[in-house]
Amino acid sequence: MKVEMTNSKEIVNPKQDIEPDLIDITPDEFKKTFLDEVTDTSARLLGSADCDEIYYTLCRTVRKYIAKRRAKTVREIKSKNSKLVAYLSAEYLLGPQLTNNLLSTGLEYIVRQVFEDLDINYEKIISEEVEPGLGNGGLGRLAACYIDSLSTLSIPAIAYGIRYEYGIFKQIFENGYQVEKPDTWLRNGNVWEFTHPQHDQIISFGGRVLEKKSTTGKTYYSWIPDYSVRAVPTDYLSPGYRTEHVNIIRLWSARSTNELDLGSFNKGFFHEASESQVKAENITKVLYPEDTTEQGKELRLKQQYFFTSASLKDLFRRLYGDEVDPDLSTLPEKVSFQLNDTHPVVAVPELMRILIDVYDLDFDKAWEITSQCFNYTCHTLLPEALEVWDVELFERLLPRHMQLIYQINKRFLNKMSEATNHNILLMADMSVIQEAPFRGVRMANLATIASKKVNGVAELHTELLKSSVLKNFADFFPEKFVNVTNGITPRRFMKVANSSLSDLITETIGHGWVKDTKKLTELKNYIDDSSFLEKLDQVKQDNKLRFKSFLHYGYQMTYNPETLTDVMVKRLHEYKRQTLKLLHIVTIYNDYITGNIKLEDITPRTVIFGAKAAPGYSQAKEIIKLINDVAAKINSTPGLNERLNVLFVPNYNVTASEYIIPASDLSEQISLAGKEASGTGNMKFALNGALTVGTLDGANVEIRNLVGDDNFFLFGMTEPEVHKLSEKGYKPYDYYESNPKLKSSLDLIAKGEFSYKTDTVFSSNAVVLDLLANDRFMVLADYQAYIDIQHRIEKEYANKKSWTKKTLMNIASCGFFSSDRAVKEYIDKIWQAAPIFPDWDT
Ligand code: 26V
Repeated sequence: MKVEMTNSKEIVNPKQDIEPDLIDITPDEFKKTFLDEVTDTSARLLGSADCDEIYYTLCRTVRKYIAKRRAKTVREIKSKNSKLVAYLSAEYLLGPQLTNNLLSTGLEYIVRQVFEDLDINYEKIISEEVEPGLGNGGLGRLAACYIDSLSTLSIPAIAYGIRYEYGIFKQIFENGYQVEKPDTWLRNGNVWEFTHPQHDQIISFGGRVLEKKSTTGKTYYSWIPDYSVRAVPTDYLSPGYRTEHVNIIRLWSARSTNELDLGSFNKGFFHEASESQVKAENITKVLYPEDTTEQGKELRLKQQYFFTSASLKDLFRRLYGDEVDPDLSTLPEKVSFQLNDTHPVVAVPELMRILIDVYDLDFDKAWEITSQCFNYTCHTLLPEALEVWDVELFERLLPRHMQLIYQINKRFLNKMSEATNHNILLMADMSVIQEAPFRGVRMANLATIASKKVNGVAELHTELLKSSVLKNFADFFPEKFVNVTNGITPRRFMKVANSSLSDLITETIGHGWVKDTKKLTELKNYIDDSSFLEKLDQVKQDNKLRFKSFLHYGYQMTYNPETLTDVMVKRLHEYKRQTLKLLHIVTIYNDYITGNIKLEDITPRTVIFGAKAAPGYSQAKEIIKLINDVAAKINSTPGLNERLNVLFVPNYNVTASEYIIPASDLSEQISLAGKEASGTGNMKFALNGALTVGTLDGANVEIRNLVGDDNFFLFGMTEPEVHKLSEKGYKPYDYYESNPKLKSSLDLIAKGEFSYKTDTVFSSNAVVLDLLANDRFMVLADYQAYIDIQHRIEKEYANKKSWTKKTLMNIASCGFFSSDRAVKEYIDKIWQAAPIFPDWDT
């Protein structure tokens, strides 16, 4: 691919005067470094370099500046002996690195200028990047936002995780069905990586435990593992925004401890010769989809132990080096481990094992230290999402850890027995070990028992955790439970994704808001300023045009930017209720074909879907097929298709979100109340000026409180109402019978109206049948309220000026949802860490 040349025009840097860059470099200096790098890395001159070579070279050049800052940060951390936050997460959805790094370093405008000068198309080079998709959804993206904030706030932190060779699958549609293609993000290498083979760790599995007695009569245990693998770390640098501080995301890859078996190879046994390499490397081969219940269980537990053990050992290396007899009682002052959901919880028995078996501490002392170091974030309320490992599997893979878990549990239950006057039911509920339906290790219970603090991710979520999932723990240990409402980084989701809006905000209230989003409230002063409101409209229109060309060039999809852009992008889960949105669309279609509504009375609207379904989640895949079928029918219905379009954007990921969110008018957050722990998409939309239509679920509750009732479209049952209805016995069929519009919409689907082109009546039925027979997430009960609120939305959208004011109120009121605020809460309530560059607050 050759670089497209742009017309040379004069460079204007609108931000130069208003937003001081930290970087101390002139465009000419940067240009020289860049041109040298072109030749260094590709042995070519610029004129004959391809787009991907230019992309690569630009990244190499930018990397240099970040690497320098990292070196400085390391020196600072060492000299100050600062407390470290170790974030343990099996998932990170980092998104494209180049744009974010250009922003953080302040190099963006210099690069734009240099590229203009060299006739290189900046946008085209930027779009070369393949994002590392090392996560499923919200949980992984949250981890990435928190690292950005930790760096921006100059808090020493390491984010530990897994360098999956294949990240989240690439989604394509064939005949409307989701087809998963491997994500080959590493095919051309990755220019942002720093691999440190010298810091490898050996991780063991299997085997047995020997009980021994020392000469003093003390019993100790010795784990004789079956086999070991090598964990090799690769670092990604996370530069803070306009600060010298750079943290790392350290991702582990599995390698064999054995070299190639040359003997077998020479005999022609090529497969056998590399067997141990293949076996080891399988551990970090793929990211598991979040709903995997059966397949790959063993490998998944291996992944969890592999990365947490490597991370703990890495920390001991950093903190104690070769010290023979370090004072481990100060460990909780040196590090706080944050467990991102239950995936890294096996770190708890691993730390116990290290303290007891390696450093010879007694159990009580080891527990005292361990239980001061860990904190646990719970990200769900769905019981089926809480991890429980088969005892037999655990024992086989990690026999010493299983022993330690029994011991931890026994001491805990002894205490509880005393405290509850031997209340068996209560103890059975709180035990780490479940007996039925199979003997299992409940990771959430282990995490809760071991952690100093346990947090939910939105106010409602924390309250529900305390009153349901972890009720007994909360009753006995109320001081353990805290809430930290999620947040998102304004750097990626405003500055990078929505530069037009960011420029307008900076022009209006100065640049301070990027690090202090409370300042966004100053925008409320412009609520009656027509010229500002017009500019805000123009920003939305510009973003819609940008989205239009993203859809056109990326997917050959046609989008009319003059329409109400109604967006539902998130993982496909029944509890999120994509089917409710679908029923709304089918209702409009039905009204149109039956003549119930005239074409001119339909508000021009484009509904955008984006959603991946876990490969093993068949019901979710049926819903995807149905969305695609409905979209095909609507988009090809003459007349209607001038007013209503449905676009299902394949492969929704961070890259796509940066185009979709800024172009949206309406943000769909319509989960059944009490099921969505928080949501973070909801915050991204509101901060980019979309209005929310939502239930009182997760962080929607807090968004509504902040933006005000008038600026939020609330509908549906509350959590207590949902609770009451299920106690009473929910009968979806009654809603179908008693609501003619709902009935005819469901009937239309069931009779195959949308089985466009292909014979997919069965798919349509599968969705309808489930709604009529089960409807676990009460779609039918909330249907009428949803249709009603959509009518109100259409009325409100017709009043352009008032809609723009609501947009402004959303942007101005949602500064609270910056991940900087969330991270500061973690610091105050949980980690007690301190910044190392004291200028962090300015
Ligand atoms: C896992 C599973 C596995 C079994 C089948 C059902 C199911 C449903 C959901 C999950 C994911 C649980 C963890 C998770 O990703 N939680 C998300 O975390 C976000 C960040 O805190 C939060 O905004 C989302 O509301 C929450 O769903």
